Amino acid sequence: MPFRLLKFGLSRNYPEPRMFRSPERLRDSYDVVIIGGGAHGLAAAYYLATEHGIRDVAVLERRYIGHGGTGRNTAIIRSNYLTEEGARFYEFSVDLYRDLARRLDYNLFYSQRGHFTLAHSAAALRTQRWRAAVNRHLGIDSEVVGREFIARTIPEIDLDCGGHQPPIEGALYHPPGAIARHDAVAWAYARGADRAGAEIHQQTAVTGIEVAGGKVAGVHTDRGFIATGKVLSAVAGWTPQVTRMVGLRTPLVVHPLQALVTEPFKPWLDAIVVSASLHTYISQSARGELVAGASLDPYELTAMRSTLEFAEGLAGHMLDLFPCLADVRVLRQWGGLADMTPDFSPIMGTTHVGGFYLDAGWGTWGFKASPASGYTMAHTVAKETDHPLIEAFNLSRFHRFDLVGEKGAASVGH
Ligand code: PYC
Repeated sequence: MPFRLLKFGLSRNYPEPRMFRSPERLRDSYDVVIIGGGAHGLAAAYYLATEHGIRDVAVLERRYIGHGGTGRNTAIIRSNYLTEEGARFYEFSVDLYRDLARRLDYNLFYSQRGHFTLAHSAAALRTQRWRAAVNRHLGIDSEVVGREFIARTIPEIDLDCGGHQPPIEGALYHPPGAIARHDAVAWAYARGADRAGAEIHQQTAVTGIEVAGGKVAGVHTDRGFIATGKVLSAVAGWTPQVTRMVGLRTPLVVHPLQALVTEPFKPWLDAIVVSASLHTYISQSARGELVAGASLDPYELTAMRSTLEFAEGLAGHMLDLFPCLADVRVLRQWGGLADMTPDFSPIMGTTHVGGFYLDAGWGTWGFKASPASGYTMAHTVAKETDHPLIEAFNLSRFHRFDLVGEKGAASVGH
C-alpha cells in the first residue's frame, strides 16, 4: 500500500481534503440566494463571483450537490440545434465546456466524439438538412451524411435495424459532439464557487419565498429565514414547487426520464449515436460503460424511480442498432426529472416578480447547457436584465405566443 495512503488513513493530521467548505451557520442575509445545487446553480454562483464580483451568495441544496438532473443525465454535449437562438446559446456552452477543465483546474473527462442523429425516413432527413443549414450559417460544424459514411465510422451499427425498424437513410453528423463526467462538472463548479467566496449549503430545503410589494424579500428554509433581494431558482424538475411560492405560472410539465449503463468494455464506440425515431441514444463513457437512454416516461410524475419496462424497451432498441450487444449485461439504471416546455426550449431570465430569476425548462437538454446557463444567468442576476443570448427564452414568450420551437432538435420525443 503506498505510504501516502497509509499516512492519510492512520493520522489525524492529514484530514481528507474537502472539495468545498460546508459552513455550519446559515447567515441572516445574502445578496443573492440560489435555490438548487446542480451544475446550473453552482455555475451561476461561480460566474457571479468571478465575472461580476458578487460573492455574498448562498447556494441552497435540499439534498447533496448534483442530486437532481446533473447526476441523472447521459452527459451529451452538442450545439446542432434547429433554431438560431438555440444553436447560438448551445454553441456558447460548447465553447465554455472546451476550456472548462483548464479554467476550473479539474479533470472533467471532456471527450469530443462526434455526434450522429440518425434519420430513418425522408421526413427526418429533411429536418437534419434544415438543422445542418442553420448550423453552418452560424459557423457550427454539422453536415448530413449518407449510409456509407455512417457504416465506415461506426462499423458495428446495423443500418437496416435487423428489419425490425425502418432502415437508417442518413444522419446529421456533428463532429464537436462530446461527453463529460457529469458529477465532475458539479464538483468543479462547487469548488470554484467556494474558492471565489460563495457559500454552498447542502441539506437545506427552501420552504417559502417572501415577496413584498412585488419584490423578493427573503427565503424561508428549514434552517431559518434569509433576507435577500435576489433569488435564482435553478431546480429543474422541482420548478413548479418553487414558482408556486412566488405566485408565478409556467407551462412546465414534469415527466420522469430514465437511463442505464451496461457493464464496461474496452473502447469500441467512439461516436455518440442518437436515433430520435427509436428514442434511443448511446455513447461509451471513459469508464468503458455504454450509457444509454430513451424517451420520457409517458406520464407526469415527480418521482425518480427506475422501471423494468424502461430497461426492456431501451434494450430492444439498442439491439435494433447494435445487435452485437445481445449478451451484454445492464449494470445499473436511474431516473431523473425532465421539466418540459411546450416548445422544447428552456425558460431563462427575469420575471415579473422583482428579484426573482428563473432558470428552468431543461427537459432533456440541461446538462449541455450548464456553463452557458450559469454564465448568462449570472449576468442576468447581476445586471437585472436578460443577457442578450437568452432574451428569446424569457418566460414572457408564452404570453406573447413567441415560441422558440426546438422539438426537431431534441434527442427524444414526448
Ligand atoms: O439533447 O443531446 C440531447 C439529449 C441526449 C439525451 C437526452 N437529450
